[in-house]
Amino acid sequence: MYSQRCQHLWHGFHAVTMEEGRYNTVENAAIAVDNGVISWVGRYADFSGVASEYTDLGGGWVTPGLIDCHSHIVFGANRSREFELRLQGASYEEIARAGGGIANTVKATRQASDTELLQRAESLLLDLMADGVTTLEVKSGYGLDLENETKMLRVARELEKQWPVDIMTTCLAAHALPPEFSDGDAYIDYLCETVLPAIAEQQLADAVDGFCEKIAFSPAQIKRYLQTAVGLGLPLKLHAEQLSALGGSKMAAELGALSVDHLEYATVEDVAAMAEYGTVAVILPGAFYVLKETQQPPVQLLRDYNVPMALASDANPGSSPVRSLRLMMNMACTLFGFTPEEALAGVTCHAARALGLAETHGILTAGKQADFVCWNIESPAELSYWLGGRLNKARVKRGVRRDI
Ligand code: DI6
Ligand code: FE
Repeated sequence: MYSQRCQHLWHGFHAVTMEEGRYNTVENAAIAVDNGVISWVGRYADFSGVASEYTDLGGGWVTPGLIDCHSHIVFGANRSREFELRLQGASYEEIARAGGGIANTVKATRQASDTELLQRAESLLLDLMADGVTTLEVKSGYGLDLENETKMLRVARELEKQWPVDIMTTCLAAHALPPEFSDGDAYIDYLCETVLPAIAEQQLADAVDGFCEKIAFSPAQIKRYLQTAVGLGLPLKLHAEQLSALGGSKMAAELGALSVDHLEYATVEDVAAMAEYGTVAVILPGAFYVLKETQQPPVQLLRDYNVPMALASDANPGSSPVRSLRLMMNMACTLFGFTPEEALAGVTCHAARALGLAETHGILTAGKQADFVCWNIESPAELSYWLGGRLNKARVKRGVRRDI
């Protein structure tokens, strides 16, 4: 029973609160909101207070606003030409070795102005938001020098000023070796001595990420880079075990990383370390699908060790040109055996934790930010079941209805 006064009472729907990663269904629910924060969630019949404003959403299901905890939506040009080449038989790695791939995007991103990058990013952002995203992580990583990494992070921050979305920025300067360097160690030196300190000083990044892979940086190189980030007070994330097992995820977990991402080749040692240090596993079905990978992430092992599994778009112009987070929910179920409940937890409460936002985001309960979406569906499993389409009918950000 809730008998207090509140600013705004939302009702006319069933809700899943997603506390502790479970649906926690509330039928015929209501959500009381004050100053953009949830003050109560319960059955409408149990509300005996008074609200200054009432909104009846007219049916459907409410979930926490979706959180996309891994994206690269700021980039200079798309790579649809490489898609065509891959369809003709070229591999992702062959294209990269021939000067395409990430290097291609780095070239275009360095040439692009802030305005051009912003416009391109907005195109993806608006599609992700239209499909229910209310919080998005955005990585740099296509600048690969101080000027261009800061440009990307500035653009990412600008998105938050322009649109009703929370943006978390991540510095991914250790993504690839830029053309002006021939030695990975020397580039890591430059990142540790120049780029990371400047980005920390300018407070442009909420976290630091790297690409630990045979085609990118070794665990030893990444460790040095991540330790520098820790010294600067920045939280860690890591792309690890995507294409081979190098133990990057164990190393990052031991350094206290918020999340390790991809994980197709993660071993039991990696997973045990993630469990021990409370690191979230971020699963990225888009890249797995686009690159036609066959090695599946160790989903059952992650369950056995109680490692929270988040799901994200990995939206990027090369390996994951994804514009819908719900599509990732479907792919996680179809390709990796997630349950629809796990998929929804992956884009709400576990994604919040992967961003260090568990205190404020990802579940519907008193004290959390009032970010929620009302979907035109008859059961929550439909969010994973339908491929594409426009299912959401109302989107509330910080307590204000902001349908786009
Ligand atoms: N893993 C990925 O899937 C992306 N980056 C990374 O480290 C790929 C980025 C690209 O191909 O542009
Ligand atoms: Fe990525």
